[in-house]
Amino acid sequence: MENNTKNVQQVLILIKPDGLKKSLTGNILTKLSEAKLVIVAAKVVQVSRQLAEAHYEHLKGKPFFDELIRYIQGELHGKPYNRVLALVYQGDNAIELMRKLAGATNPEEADPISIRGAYGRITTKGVYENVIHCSSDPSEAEREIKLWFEPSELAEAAYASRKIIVEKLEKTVWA
Ligand code: 3AN
Repeated sequence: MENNTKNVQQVLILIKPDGLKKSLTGNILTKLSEAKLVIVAAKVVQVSRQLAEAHYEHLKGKPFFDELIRYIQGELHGKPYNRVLALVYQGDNAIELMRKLAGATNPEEADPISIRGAYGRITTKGVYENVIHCSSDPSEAEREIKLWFEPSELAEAAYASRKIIVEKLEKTVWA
């Protein structure tokens, strides 16, 4: 008998500044569509140092940490590529499917037909420019999605949220 138990997950994908500069966005989204997941959120983000450090908090203390922060903030690729495209995909086994399409962290060890294998490189300074980020497991996915997105930015909610009253909120509106 077929096992119909679904394991619906959300996963954070970032197309990093090198992916944007090399004009790989379309190729990457096409490759990711092989997983047959749905996009539940997408936005362009100029990454603050605070967000970069929070995102990579598990790598604090590594010799490549500072370069990694500069990389994700777009400082290695300059304007107008000092940003990332952040997406949330949802579907059955989303994390494993997307990690497989992304390929191994080290682009030289990644499957050559994975995204990192095909498009990533290691710079002469030793920075892994591996084009995309993909959450590694369900608890990291939850932590990362909550870091990068607000509940209202997701077309489908996977995590509990609550309403608060915000007073004196400064907001930019169209002039
Ligand atoms: P992944 O992104 O595959 O989950 P992590 O979380 O271990 O892997 O690493 C986050 C990022 O840090 C990688 N995507 C890569 O850009 C960088 N990185 C990881 N390991 C190294 C390393 N040994 N040398 C240089 N950069 C690294």
